[in-house]
Amino acid sequence: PHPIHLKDYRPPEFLIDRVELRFELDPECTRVEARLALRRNPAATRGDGHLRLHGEHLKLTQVAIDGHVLTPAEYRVDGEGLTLHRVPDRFTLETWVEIHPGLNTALEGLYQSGDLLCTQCEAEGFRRITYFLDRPDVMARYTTTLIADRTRFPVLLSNGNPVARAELPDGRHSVTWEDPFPKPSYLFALVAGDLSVIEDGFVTASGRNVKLQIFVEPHNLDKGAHAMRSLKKAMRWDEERFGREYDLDIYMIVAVSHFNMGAMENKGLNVFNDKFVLARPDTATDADFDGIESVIAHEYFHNWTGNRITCRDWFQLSLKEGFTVYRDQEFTSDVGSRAVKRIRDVRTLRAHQFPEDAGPLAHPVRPDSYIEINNFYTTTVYDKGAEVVRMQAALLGPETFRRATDLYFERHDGQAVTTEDFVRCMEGASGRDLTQFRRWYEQAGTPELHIRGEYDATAGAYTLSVCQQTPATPGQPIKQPFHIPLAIGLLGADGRDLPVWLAGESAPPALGTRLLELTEPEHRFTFTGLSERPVPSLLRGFSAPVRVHDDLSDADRMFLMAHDSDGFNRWDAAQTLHERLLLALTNDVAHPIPEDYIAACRRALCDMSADRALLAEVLSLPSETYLSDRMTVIDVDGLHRAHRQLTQHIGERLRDDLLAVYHANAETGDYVFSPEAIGRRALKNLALAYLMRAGDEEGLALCHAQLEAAHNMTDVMAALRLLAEQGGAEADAALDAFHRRWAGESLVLDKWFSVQASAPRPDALERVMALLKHPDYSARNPNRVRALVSTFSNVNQVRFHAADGAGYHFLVDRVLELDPVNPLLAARLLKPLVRWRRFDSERQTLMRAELERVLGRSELSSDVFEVVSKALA
Ligand code: B3K
Ligand code: ZN
Repeated sequence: PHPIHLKDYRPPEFLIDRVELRFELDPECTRVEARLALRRNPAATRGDGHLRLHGEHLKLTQVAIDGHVLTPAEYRVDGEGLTLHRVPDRFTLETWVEIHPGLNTALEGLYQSGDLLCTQCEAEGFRRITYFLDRPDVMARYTTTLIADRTRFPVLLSNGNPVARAELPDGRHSVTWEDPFPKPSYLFALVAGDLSVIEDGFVTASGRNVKLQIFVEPHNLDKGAHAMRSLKKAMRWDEERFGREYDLDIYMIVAVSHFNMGAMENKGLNVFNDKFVLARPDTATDADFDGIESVIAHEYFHNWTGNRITCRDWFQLSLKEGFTVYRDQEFTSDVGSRAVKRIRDVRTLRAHQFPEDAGPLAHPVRPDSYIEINNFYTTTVYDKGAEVVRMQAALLGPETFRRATDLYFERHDGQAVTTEDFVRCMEGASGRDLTQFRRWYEQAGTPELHIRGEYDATAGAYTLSVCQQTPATPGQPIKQPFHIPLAIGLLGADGRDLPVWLAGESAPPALGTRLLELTEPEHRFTFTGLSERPVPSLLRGFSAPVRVHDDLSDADRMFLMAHDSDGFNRWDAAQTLHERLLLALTNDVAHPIPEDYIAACRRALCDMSADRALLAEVLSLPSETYLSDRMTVIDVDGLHRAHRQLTQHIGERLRDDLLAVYHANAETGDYVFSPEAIGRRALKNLALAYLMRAGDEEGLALCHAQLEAAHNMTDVMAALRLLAEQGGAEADAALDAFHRRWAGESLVLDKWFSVQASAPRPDALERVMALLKHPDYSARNPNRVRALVSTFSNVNQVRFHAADGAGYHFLVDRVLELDPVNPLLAARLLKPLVRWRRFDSERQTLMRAELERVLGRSELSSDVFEVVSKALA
């Protein structure tokens, strides 16, 4: 496999204006007839006169140019596509191919999910459907006719509007769809099957009626209401916040059970992993409800950021993904709690993106090269990409940023563009020079800030010195300084914000947060008018994706935890306290757990005025996986022991308060999906977790009672998880009962698998291996594979990294088994082994040997090859 480089980008030699597709659908053998109107691209340089079309796994039966069937001498077919030897400047190309959706286990192109047929074309799946210029800068208008058996496939969907229907002889029928908007091939979709529909409507700001349809398999008809509510909320929000209105007369979402990713934003016809559509209070947790709301919103927002304005090439992926993640994050913040949303996003960023940025797969938000584009749907492109948009929004301020996005939508509607075009709009609307800022797209690695404060009592001045430095990443040994927005506050002894008044300014600014801008390797900022030493609140709201090393004391952090007006930083101060203590305990089991730390936890726990969801975040210890990223050499067992030790200590010391909080937040009555109710459940279940992990008898009784009585999946799963962690006959009985109760509910069974895979019991791996043989396990369903295999290897750190290497061996067996079946999924499973250099030398040897076992295999997919070869490089 060869790398593809951004610097080699060339505009397409030919453009395709119109596409007419005709599918005779059948799982065994589907016939696809394509008629393409091609013309030479005036903006491209002339090549060798041959026209190459992408195509993979296609059986070509006939090809014609302007109605003349070609002889085999006039074209060539190989594993990558179809080459036409001589073509006119403008012509119609017709191809006839056969494909086999029933055998398509990679779930890219046209494939079978249960009894449905559906497509996944991003990034390069369309070439598995027909010969095409399968690249995002070729945008065409599509007409699609679907023909299938009327009984097996009563519903036939594609992009746009239905324009014709017909009953055909021999029990078949057909529907023709027309999509008026030019689109790249990756946004093409079709779905066929026996589906039920939930229908609703939306009137846009300008008064147009849009029909909303969510298609599900008939037995799931009672699980679509939340998705529909979320869709309408997202549509309204995008009008209000970004001035974006929906453009077609129908918006369709289809839930399918076999899907490699979360969902796909195909024009007018989103295809979703059913996990992000289906929910009923008794089958889905609060986290599932939240996930549905944000993924529905995310895919909807793509209609403008991705579909109307798309990417010129796949190096620009963050143009649509980073911006759309930013938009969905803002949506969730606006409809719920901004601080809580920020905390969760930063947790994800620190737990996944920071390690990626520090490891062998580190790459810039706009990568320079790739072997397999499927490997670049990463947390860097998505989540760091969103941070990069967020920083531009912060530098511009809300009004200017809105003008800048308006300009972007106006200037580039209907085009395939680059991240550079996006930044130019930011500059155009603001008049700012973002030359240096562009490094965020070009340089990989997480910048480190070292910040020191110094108070001069006689001058009433406080000086912050800030240095930035970014570690080397593969292929980028030297880093230039970044343009970093650093939001700070200064707190007085009473806990209130002081003016952040820079020396030299004539008058103090308004109280509260101030945005400083770092551009040099070193800065000194002096603040005046301070009659006391302030406590600095640094990087408020996590204003940039950086690691901060400061000189605050634990007392300062407890003070911030109690008083900071920035909710995010209250949490962050608490996290740092937890983290420092956990790392100290990892190194020394006898390290004292300070009384004032316990007191600070108690104060937080009993702070009834605060948002409960925020309190639950403040009192949640950082995960073992996150903490491991904070150690130079990861001490897997030490971290696990320290985590248990501190959890147990808090559970014992705060026992009575935890019980009180549990009872105060227990609710009876119907499930409500509101930030308030979710916060109560989170805090209650956190209290229960501390009590259970401290071995509290009353906690155990409450846990059993909760499992029995709960009428919502959030409380059921919280209790089941804690019991499964304890193990023993009672846990097994509870797990059995759960399995019986939910037989046939696939998404709930995923939870049953994952709760066992994540329990850090000594026999976890044996159990996971036994579950591989369970009749409900299937390597063909990505959700099931993730529930069992990914959960074990990513969440159950202490068992996956067992010193004998059995966890590694298990994972690589799964990867090798899956690679021929579903390479995209196989490559993702490998991720936990990529960090092998972070572990002790014994584990390094074991992990490396397993990676080499993969590399030694002949016939690896490009997906897996790229990950393993880079991991070992
Ligand atoms: N754009 C899709 C991801 C497609 C992944 C292709 N391997 C989902 C999303 O980000 O909205
Ligand atoms: Zn997306």
